[in-house]
Amino acid sequence: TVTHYLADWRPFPYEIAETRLEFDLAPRATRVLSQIDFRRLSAGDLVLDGIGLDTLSLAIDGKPLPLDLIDAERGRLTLPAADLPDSFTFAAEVAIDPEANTALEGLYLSGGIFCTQCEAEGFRHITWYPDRPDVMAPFRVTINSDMPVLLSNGNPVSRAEGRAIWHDPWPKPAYLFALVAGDLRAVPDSFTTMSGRKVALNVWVRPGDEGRAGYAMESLIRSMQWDERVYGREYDLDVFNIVAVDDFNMGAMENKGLNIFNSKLVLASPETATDGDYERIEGVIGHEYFHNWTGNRITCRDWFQLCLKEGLTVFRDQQFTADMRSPAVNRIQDVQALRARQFREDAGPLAHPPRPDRYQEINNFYTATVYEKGAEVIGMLKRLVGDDGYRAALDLYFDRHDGQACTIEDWLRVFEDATGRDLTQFKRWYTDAGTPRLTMTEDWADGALTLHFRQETAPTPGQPDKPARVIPIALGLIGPNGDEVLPTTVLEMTAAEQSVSFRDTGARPVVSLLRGFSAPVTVAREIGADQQALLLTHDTDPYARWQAGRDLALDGLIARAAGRTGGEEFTRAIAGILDDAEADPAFAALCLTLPGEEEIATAIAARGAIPDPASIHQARRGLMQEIGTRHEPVLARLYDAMAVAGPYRPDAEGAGRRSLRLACLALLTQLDDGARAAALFDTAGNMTERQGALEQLIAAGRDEQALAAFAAEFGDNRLVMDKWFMVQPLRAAPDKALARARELAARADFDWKNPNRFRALIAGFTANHAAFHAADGSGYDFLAEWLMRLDPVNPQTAARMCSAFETIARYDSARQVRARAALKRIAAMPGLSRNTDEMVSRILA
Ligand code: HT7
Ligand code: ZN
Repeated sequence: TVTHYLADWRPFPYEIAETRLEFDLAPRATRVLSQIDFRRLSAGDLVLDGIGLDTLSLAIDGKPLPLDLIDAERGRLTLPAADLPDSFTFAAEVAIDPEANTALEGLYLSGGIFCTQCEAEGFRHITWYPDRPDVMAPFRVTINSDMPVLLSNGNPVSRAEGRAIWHDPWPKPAYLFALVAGDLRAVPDSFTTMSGRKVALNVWVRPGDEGRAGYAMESLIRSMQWDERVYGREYDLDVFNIVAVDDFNMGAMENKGLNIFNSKLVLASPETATDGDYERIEGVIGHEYFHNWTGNRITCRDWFQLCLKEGLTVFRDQQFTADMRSPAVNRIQDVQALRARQFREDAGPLAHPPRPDRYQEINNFYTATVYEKGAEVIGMLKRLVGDDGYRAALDLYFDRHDGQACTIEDWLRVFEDATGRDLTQFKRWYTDAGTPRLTMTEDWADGALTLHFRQETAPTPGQPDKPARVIPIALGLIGPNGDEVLPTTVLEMTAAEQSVSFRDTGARPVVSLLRGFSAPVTVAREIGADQQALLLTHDTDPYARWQAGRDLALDGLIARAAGRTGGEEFTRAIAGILDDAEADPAFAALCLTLPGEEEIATAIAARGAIPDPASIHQARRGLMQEIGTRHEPVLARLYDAMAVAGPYRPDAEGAGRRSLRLACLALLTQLDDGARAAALFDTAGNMTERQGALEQLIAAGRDEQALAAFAAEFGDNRLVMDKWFMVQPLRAAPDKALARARELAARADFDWKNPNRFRALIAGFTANHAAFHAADGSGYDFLAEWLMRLDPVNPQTAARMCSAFETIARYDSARQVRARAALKRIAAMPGLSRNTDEMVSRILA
């Protein structure tokens, strides 16, 4: 295996004036003709990438080249510099087999539709090319096929019987190339940009799905308006196409002018999609659209810089969602997701910086660290330079770097130049892995409150020493009567230890710390239950308020999991939230939903103890039962009051009411044995409540009828049946989940080669914490068995799912031995992909 290093990057010695491609599409043998106009920039051989190509001919300026220039083993074609003129046209004719392409990388078939996925290195599976993001070119593409719809990037040039020609004038790297051909139907609309350019918009779906594409189109239009209003960025082609396909390794892809989406992120109707699905559709449609500027017009110099486009685009999509919905609730949800996925990654064997400096397989680095931590780092930058500084820096970024392939250094330099700030120390957030732990202790003397902060970051793989980082600490002070005595103040911590004092605050106040989650750090502080309850009731910062409740609940759950009593303070303090719940139902739902079992395990491990999954499961259910019993009348009243009258609308207000209703249902189900859930399942007119009710019925072990009814109603809808496959192993009692998962895996409709279906069942199971971490190792064996089956078919998806094993070091030694044995079986599999091999080796290291 080859390791790629950031330090080894060298500029490509040629530039491309134009790339011309012609495709003769056929499922088993597609012919690809390429003509690439190269110009020499500096000395060096011309090295092209190509994998799995049946090369029929190669030529320079019409003169044939010998095929033995190809090194098939290394996927390279090397043309010695001495044989090349300063300007020349390279031509190749290759044949590829889209039908055999189960890895879904390059050109493949999804339900009879030809489609492509070229990020990160998929284009080399289509033809010979400098498949690196810093080589950009305008593309002209001819598609020969009798399929009714033929699409590629850019603007349409001509359409005739069996042929379409497309031209993309904006220079782009090969990873943004796309082609789609199939029997598709358009849901059309149009958008006039701020400078008056009329853009034709289409969402392309399979015949019959047109009625479920409207929300995606509305989301696209909102995204286009938002990027103009907030960032001053305008769309730059005559058409913008979105295509939904069923077989896709990730969520979606931002190909220039031709976004390709996993159909689960396009198709939605009230009967088939949940509020969460609608919110994700809006967010991902926005994300891919925003890439047009942050990713496409300005791209990455190399894949080590991936967070340049992904961190920034996640940050932009989070801003967009906050503007479309509730900033407070969305911030809390983003923090929850960051903790669940990124903190977990940062604390284990797969930890890496947002800008890694080495990789074996780049597809393994599309991670929560690159995406979500990359976004948090930008959030900190914005807080440090202020809103105006941020806008000035972004304007400069777009001005200075339009049309370029850039680095994190370029990105930081625009902030330095626009604001005059030195970001040398700040850069560590990009280069250092690990989540800093921020410890705060307090002194109260002579009416002054002194806060002492210490930061430390544990070693991560390959990075033993962690110098101090710049940490923006937003804090406020709340007096004992609940009044805010100090509004939000930002302390810039730059040293390993730093103190700050506050005077004239009256009686000793309580610190509302890390408001708005101002930095991606963990916090350790001495705080009593009374103080947490005070913050939960009175803090003016919604994140800090929610966090106070979270900490209070966690303290109780950890005590219960250790066999002690616990959770009384949380149960008492939650009364205030329930009284106020109707003012902001979505916020109340977040406060009322206890931390998940995985989160409890993380908190136990952070306190130096070994989590026991079965006790954690019992502890959580026990506390839910106590909360339900204590607050039954108000929960029952809220459950009824939160029913939304009239037709379903996927807006934040309705979604908030439904989320509170389902949070109440989860607690009430502990008392009524699923009676309310059964009634809701039978009567609800929307998927949010039906799925919510179904999950409760499964957890209560009363699911047989409901599951049968669900399958009878939705058996022919792949996306809805994915939910059916997911919720069963996820919500089943821990001692029943594996048997259930095995039963489901044996069904004929467990189409495991489809990534959505595979993930639904297998990731549904691994997310059932107590079942996956069963003491006998059966959960680990089940996952290993399926990863070994999937790896030869779809290495990208198999490799990503290895991360379920990344937390094993925190469990007892017997579990560790069993998990490692499962991983070693995977590692020993003959022909294991580079993707999975890298993941397993890093976890086992
Ligand atoms: N930029 C896109 C990444 C992506 C991807 C990466 C590897 C393999 C398959 C993939 N599909 C899409 C998605 C995004 O972040 O917008
Ligand atoms: Zn992205």
